[in-house]
Amino acid sequence: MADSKAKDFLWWRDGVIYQIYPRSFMDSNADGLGDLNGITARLDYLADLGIDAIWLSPVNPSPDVDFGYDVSDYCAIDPKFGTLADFDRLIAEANRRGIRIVMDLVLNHTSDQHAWFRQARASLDNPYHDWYLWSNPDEHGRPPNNWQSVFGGRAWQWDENLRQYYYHMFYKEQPDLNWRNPAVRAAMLDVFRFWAERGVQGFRLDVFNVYFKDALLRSNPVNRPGLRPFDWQTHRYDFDQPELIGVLEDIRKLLDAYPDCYAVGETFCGTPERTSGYCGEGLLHAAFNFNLLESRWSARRYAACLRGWEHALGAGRWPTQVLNNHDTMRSATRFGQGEDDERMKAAAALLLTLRGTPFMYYGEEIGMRDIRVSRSQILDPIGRRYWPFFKGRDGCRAPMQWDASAAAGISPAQTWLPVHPDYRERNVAAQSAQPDSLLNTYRQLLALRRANPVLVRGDLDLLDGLPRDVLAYRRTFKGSQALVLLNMGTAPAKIDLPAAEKLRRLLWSSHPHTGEALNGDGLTLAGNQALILAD
Ligand code: ISL
Repeated sequence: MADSKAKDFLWWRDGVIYQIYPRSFMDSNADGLGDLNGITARLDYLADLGIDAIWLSPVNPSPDVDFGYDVSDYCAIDPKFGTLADFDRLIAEANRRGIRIVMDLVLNHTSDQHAWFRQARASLDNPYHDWYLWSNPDEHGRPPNNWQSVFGGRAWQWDENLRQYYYHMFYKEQPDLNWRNPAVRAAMLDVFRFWAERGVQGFRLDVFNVYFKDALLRSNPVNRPGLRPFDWQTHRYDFDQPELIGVLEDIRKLLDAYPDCYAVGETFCGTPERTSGYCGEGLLHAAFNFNLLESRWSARRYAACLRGWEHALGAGRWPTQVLNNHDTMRSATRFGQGEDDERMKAAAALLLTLRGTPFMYYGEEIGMRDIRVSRSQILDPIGRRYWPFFKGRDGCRAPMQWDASAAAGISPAQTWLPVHPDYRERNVAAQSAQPDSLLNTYRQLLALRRANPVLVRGDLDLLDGLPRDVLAYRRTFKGSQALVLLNMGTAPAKIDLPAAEKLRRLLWSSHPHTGEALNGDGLTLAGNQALILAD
């Protein structure tokens, strides 16, 4: 670790990680579902874009109740995505282009079709029974406590055969593992080893802070307002338990045996403080904080989110920055304006110039919008359950829009989810040909990052005293400085920079003719304009 800290380029710290939802990226065998060979076929596109690593949403065998987040075998590839040989080839081809592979490990729960759970529910004395969380009913036949599933209903599912309840934080088809059982811990460390030996260099840990629940199974306090019973509770006992730290230490020790091997955790219901507590020396390299992704497009709000994240992490821990993922309405749908991409260019400038590892989500670079699904088209079970209040997560998981041919060039067959109807205009081929497209903006900004270490490694200071719609921050690294100014409003904003901030070199602007405006004392940012200056 001491070694890698001194490195000029450490991929997970200085690089950009691109998330692929495999069934929606590229189909190589004409079945309407994306697959590993499809991703391999598109590696040149990703290398040319300028990303450093691919995070693959799960590709392990899965009955797909939760589209891969219900794993039935951790050490195999689901045949719908290809074979282990295809996976090895993807790694080799990606590495040849300087791209690492980050695997998604869903270790809090398995599928109910996993061999371990089938054994576990076969009989009370089966050695696998204790691999999961079981409880006898109380004298009234009720579950042991008030814990709720985040996907709806009680978290305890009755098993008629064993006459016991088992626990599931997510769907009932996703039983939670018993991480207090040493055999489970050993099996999970073997999973890391299996993939690291094949050349995987990073792991994204799904809801890692749910691994442990209170050993005494105490009920959570019910004392909060909220939409669902899950939200009414203070989650004192069903996640974030102290035993987790020991497991994170074991994982880190194992990963440190492989060169530059990285783990980023998805903190479930995390605050910046709790999230940062799981990161750092001897623990996870990083973890997600979703405050920006959950915030509306507002300079004040963003500044508050960034301050909170920086404050919680301090100088020693490295942030992650996320505007999109497979669980959330896409940023272009959240705050894009019609088909106009101006605001998305400002968002790109933000994501790629903040301190921390940027995570991009496939299609973000062309401003893909969520698809609308009718009730009968919904595939995500939480969408079916909560319709029409919440329509599920299908909207952000639609096929990648490559070109204007049928099914947007992802597949000759009918795709698993519909392609967005705007694909004939909004696609990679069309945007590649337009010099000022969002895609070319991402390409420019990714190249700019690479050429300017201050944008990657620099400390970050948020600037005060600017118009309310302007978000501004200074990056400082080894004596060089950069200043990022983002007008998050639609009206022009006049800025009088203090003398110290008068950096005159224009590194990049989302709008043409900015150079001329920089000659005076102040400068006026157009609505949605992003500007990067340097000394
Ligand atoms: O998507 C959510 C609800 O709309 C979130 O609460 C989500 O469940 C949470 O962020 C955890 O997400 C992860 O684990 C889930 C899986 O469904 C998500 O896709 C995954 O990102 C269970 O494995």
